[in-house]
Amino acid sequence: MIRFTTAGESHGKALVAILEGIPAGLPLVAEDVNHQLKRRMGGYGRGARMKIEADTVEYLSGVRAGQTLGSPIAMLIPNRDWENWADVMAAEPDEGGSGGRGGSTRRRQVTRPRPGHADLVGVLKYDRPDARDILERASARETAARVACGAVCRRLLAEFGVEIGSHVVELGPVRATAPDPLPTPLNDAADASPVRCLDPAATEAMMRAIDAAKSAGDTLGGIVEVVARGLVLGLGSHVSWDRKLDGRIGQAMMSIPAVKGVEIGLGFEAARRKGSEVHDEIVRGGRTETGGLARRTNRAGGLEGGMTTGEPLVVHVAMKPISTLMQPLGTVELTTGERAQAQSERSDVSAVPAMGVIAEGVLAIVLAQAMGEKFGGDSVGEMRANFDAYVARMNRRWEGLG
Ligand code: EPS
Repeated sequence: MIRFTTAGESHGKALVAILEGIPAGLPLVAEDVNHQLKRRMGGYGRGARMKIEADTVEYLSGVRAGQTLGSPIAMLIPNRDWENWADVMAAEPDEGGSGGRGGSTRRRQVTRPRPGHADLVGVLKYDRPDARDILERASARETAARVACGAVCRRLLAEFGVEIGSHVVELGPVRATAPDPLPTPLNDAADASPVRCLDPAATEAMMRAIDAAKSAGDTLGGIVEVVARGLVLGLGSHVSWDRKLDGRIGQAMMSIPAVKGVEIGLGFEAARRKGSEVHDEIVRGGRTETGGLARRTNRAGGLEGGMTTGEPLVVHVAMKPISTLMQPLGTVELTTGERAQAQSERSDVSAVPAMGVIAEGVLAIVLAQAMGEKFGGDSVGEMRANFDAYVARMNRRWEGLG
């Protein structure tokens, strides 16, 4: 079973991830993770923090001589900014006592919660005097650790011919048109755009929209399309709610900070069309991994009955605008109960391009979990043998037929 957990505060010493269940014998180097961490840091509209950090991973366990051992893979991503925040974030108690209900006297307290962030509900629910105790963990910086886990899962999927990419289809008011078919590899084309968009005119318009939002002290959300190609038919299952792959993808995507909506294939548009304009006709042909069958269209986005069809898996993920506004909205000062303007912290104008990279990593984790469930194996070789046997068995169905 592939599972993971992350730890770390945005301005703490480091982010930590532990990923368990990756089979032994997977070639893995730091660059496999570092490449994805670097992609996550990019994108037009990011704030000053990304100029401070240079996210890289150190494997603390689970990897030896460039291969996985099958044991938990512990990964460390240091926060360079920590040295500027050591006094704010130190674990040791303050001299003269601190941490009581009255709170510490450390600098950079947040007592004017930002609408849209975890600040307000967090301080009330966790009974903290300072919203920094909440926002440091709620920060989207945590996604670096998730991207690290996703990068290892992506490396496993690549052994089975799976490629995952994404591109931005909407940012603020700008909608892009994407080429059909999408370029291969998708990320080489998308990463060439400062906003990870495949439409050059829309790229320009998105950058201008970000500039305008920045001047106005505002922020912008958007939508990315995430695509996984080369999948085998039959990951996930129809038999129980918690094994349906669409449900698991939805949960995983919705857990990314600021994500407010997920669609698979046509998504909401399917509800507006007739059945004959939604479902994908079945024909002979296609890859052996799809059982020698293919679809004339892929409006289902590669999933039927909670299982992969082997057609490209297509997911749209919608992100709200970041909640830290340089022209802040109204709030309540928690120390006095009086009306106030929300606190402004250094932040991003838009992180939609980065969210695409995060969504790729999250999808890689869910797909690697489903591969592990279907094909098992303590080593990559054992997993490969199980995979090959399944594909061969599926294709024997046609032996002796026309
Ligand atoms: C982020 C790091 C953060 C923010 C952003 C994501 O750095 P800092 O708070 O030091 O500027 O840039 O976090 C948020 C937008 C948020 O709301 O928490 C990162 O590494 O992705």
